[in-house]
Amino acid sequence: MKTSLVILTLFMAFAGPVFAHETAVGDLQIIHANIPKPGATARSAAGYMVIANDGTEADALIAIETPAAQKAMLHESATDAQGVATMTHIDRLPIPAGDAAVLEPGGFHIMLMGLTGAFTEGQMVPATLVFEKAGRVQIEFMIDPPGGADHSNH
Ligand SMILES: [Cu+2]
Repeated sequence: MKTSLVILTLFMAFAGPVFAHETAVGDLQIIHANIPKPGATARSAAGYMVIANDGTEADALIAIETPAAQKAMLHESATDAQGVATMTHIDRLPIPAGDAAVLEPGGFHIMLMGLTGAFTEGQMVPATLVFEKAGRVQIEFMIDPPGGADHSNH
């Protein structure tokens, strides 16, 4: 067996969607940033992650940049008393000291609008998170299997 094939096989073994990944910077840990694979014709997608803050000072996520979309913004999903789901744009996501901000379906998420290409499961998509204190942090979103909130038509 050629060496390149062995390396490729090892890479495939670790690149599966169940493999969680994380990025640490200072007191912040960004855990398993992921985008559930959107439908083939979707123009937008949602990104999720957990941002843990082990420090004694609060921080906040204020912007996201990625070449995978024309625009990336912070959204908060909510369901009102009538059961109507809404999505609100927020400017700033607080990351409390000694706590974590959770971005998950039905709650906070990163909205990628105007996708610049198709995603494949297991693919890693580069992005930059901008924090008030920690500054710019490079991360990668993993493209997970389809699921979670349906964002295909907004
Ligand atoms: Cu959204």
